[in-house]
Amino acid sequence: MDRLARPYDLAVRLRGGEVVLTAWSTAFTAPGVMAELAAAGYPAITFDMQHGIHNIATLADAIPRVVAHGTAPIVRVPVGDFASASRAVDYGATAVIAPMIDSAEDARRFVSHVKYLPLGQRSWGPAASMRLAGVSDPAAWLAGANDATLAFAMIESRPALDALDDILRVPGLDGVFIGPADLSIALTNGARFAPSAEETQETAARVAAKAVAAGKLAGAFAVSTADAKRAAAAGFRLIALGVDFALLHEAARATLASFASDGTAAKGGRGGY
Ligand code: 3PY
Ligand code: MG
Repeated sequence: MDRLARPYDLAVRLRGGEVVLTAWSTAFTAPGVMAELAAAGYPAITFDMQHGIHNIATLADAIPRVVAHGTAPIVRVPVGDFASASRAVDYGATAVIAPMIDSAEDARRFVSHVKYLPLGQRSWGPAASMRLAGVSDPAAWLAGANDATLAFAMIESRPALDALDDILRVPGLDGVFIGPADLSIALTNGARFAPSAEETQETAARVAAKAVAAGKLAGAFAVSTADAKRAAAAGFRLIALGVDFALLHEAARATLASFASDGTAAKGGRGGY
């Protein structure tokens, strides 16, 4: 398969060292909401099926809308739901993030649903993704899909940290992805939610260093711009920054505050409302 056009070149860009920010879509199913995030310039949007509202039908509606803006669709599946990982890539996800991967065996099972033989046992059914990626030759798709479709295992528990070296050796696993909230809860044995705490961030940076040394990609969720910048400096390349409902909430508050403070509504629309 020739190099795929944006946004299906996400794997090439990340492997080339580019930092790619992804918005996190969790509270809204309306494809127009995702299209707005894409139009605002997010290079990727992650649809959350673990804690968010998404299901396969909402993905199938929204993914073409964001792809039309050149934005890469990524899906986080529910815990242990690797069948949804297969369906997500069939509907056009460029990458899948699997939460709570605690062992090499978990990682192998996850990979087996995202990659075709010989790396996995993904079953054939990519009509929607081929259409979105602009590939019409099934042979070309089969030859290139394993490289172009990324599998990220979330590292966010004690067992995952203990098994990290083994997880990083799993063939076909493209990268690891830090969940700093769960990681902080794990590191404090349930005592604290502290995604930005020094211990959490340092542990995350050590995971990134190991991933990079093993030739894998590192990704992370960031709860602030400061954490996102720190992640980029630590070698993370796929960085989640900005959750849909929070982006809307913060823009609404800023707009109201701007009117209250100086009489100027900063975000009254783009002139085309
Ligand atoms: C975490 O921080 O635990 C996550 O899973 C981010 O969504
Ligand atoms: Mg988590």
